[in-house]
Amino acid sequence: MAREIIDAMTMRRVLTRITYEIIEKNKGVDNLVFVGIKTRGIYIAQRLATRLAQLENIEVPVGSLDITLYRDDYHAASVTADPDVKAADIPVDITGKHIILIDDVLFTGRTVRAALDELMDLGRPAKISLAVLVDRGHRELPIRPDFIGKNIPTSLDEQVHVEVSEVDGHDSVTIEKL
Ligand code: 3GP
Ligand code: 5GP
Ligand code: MG
Repeated sequence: MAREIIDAMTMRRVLTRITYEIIEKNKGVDNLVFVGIKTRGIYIAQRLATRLAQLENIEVPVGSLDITLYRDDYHAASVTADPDVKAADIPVDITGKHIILIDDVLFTGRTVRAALDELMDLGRPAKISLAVLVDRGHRELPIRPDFIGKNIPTSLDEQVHVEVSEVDGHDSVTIEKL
């Protein structure tokens, strides 16, 4: 049975707060690039960019990463099996930029580790920060988010479902015991 942790209005407020925190911590927003990790991280990144445009009248470039090729359990043999995997789609040169890496759920940290690797292959950012909608704990690497929507302590047999209107028709975060 799934339990709702974040409803649509709360998600809106949480993303607005994170946007303010980004503005506040960054002392200006000129140098920012938002990069969402597929799939739902991309929609969160776009929403933060929309909010930033509303609040500060600034257009931040939004890009996306697919970390499939950079996973630590990935084996090169499957490259040929899936030639369509596109690693990154970032509309600007990231060298010298402050990247905000964005994902829906942070769990072990392995996805973020892979995303950092991928970003470093693309250029030399001045700084990389991490924003997540949900931090569910259980890190396996020394990775910690700079901006957190909600900390949701979970057990390993629970699953967090993030739904966004762009894909799922509505916004919500629920937690379910498997
Ligand atoms: P997303 O790509 O839209 O973020 O990992 C593939 C999808 O499965 C992800 O969707 C993620 O949200 C969802 N998912 C749900 N629970 C888990 C989990 O425990 N581990 C992983 N890797 N993905 C999960
Ligand atoms: P990692 O374990 O590498 O931190 O997370 C792996 C990927 O799966 C990330 O993109 C993360 O957003 C997603 N993920 C991990 N655990 C969950 C979960 O419980 N729910 C959802 N929705 N996504 C998850
Ligand atoms: Mg995700």
